[in-house]
Amino acid sequence: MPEAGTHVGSGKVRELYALDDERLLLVASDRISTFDVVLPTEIPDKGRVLTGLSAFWFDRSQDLVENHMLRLRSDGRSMECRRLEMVQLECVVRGYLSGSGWKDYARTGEVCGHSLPKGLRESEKLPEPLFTPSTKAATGHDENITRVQAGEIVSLPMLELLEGVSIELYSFAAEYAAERGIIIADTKFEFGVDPAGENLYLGDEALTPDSSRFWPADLFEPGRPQPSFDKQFVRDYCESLGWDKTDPGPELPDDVVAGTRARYVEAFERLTEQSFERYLDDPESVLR
Ligand code: Q0N
Repeated sequence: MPEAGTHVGSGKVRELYALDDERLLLVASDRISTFDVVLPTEIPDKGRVLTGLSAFWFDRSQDLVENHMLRLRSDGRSMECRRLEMVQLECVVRGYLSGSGWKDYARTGEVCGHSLPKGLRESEKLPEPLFTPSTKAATGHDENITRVQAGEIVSLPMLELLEGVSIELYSFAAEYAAERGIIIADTKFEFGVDPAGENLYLGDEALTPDSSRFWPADLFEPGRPQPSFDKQFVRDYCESLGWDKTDPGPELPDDVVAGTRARYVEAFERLTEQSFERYLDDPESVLR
C-alpha cells in the first residue's frame, strides 16, 4: 500500500487513492493484461515506464491543453494528480485502421459515423486522424458511438472542444513518435474539468503503450494486423499455449518477461531520449 488515503478506484493494472479533497494519487502497477485478461506474472518496472512516459507527454503537451499532473513521486510509479470531474467519454483518436475501427469499416465502410474511402486495408494509415469516441459499456468493453450519441453525453461545444484537443494531442505525439521509429496507431484520452467547470484538463495516463497501440515502424506493412511494440512476446507465447483467453491467464516464463520488459524500456528510451536508469534514479528527469 502506498502512502495515500482511501482507495477510490481501480483499473485492471492501476489504482487510484484520495490524498485530500483536491488531489488523487495514481499508481501504476507492474501487472500486464493481454486479450483483456490480467496475467499472474508481473513485468518488472512496467508501471514506472508507463508513469514516466505519461509524465513526459504531460510535460511536452501542456501548451496544447492543461493536464492533471501535479507531481511525480520518487518511486517513479506514482503521480499526484488534480482531482477532476471526469468527462464520461473515452476520447479515442485513430490514425490507422485497426481493432474495432477496422472491424466497423470492414462491415459498414464507416467508423463512428465518419465515412471513409473504399478499399482501405487493415492497419492502413487513414487520410486524416479520426475522433472516434466510445463509452464504458456495462460489459467492460468500450463501445464505439456516433457523434450524435456523444452529443447526448456532453454538450455540443464540449464535444467540439474534446475533438479538437484530442486530434491536436494525437497529431503532435504521433509525429514525434514516428521520428523515433514508433507508430502510434491510435490512442485513448480521458479528460476532466475542475469543480467550477471552467477549465479542461487531460487526465488518466496518456500516450502510453497501455492507452494506445504502439507499432514498430520498421515492420509496418498494411494488409495484416501489426505486431505490438510492447506486448508481442506475451501474445505469441500465449498463442503458442493454445490458452482459451479466459481468466486465469498463464504464468509467463523468464525469457518472455525479460523480453517484454526490454521492449517497454526501449519505448521509454526512444521517446524520452534518455536512459531508463536515469529515470529510476531521478523520475523528474523526464520533465523539462
Ligand atoms: C478518475 N478515472 C478513470 C486510473 C484510471 N484526475 C482525476 N480526478 C478524478 N477522477 C479521476 C481522475 C483521473 N485520472 C479517472 N476514474 C477516476 C479510470 N481510472 C481507473 C483507475 O486507474
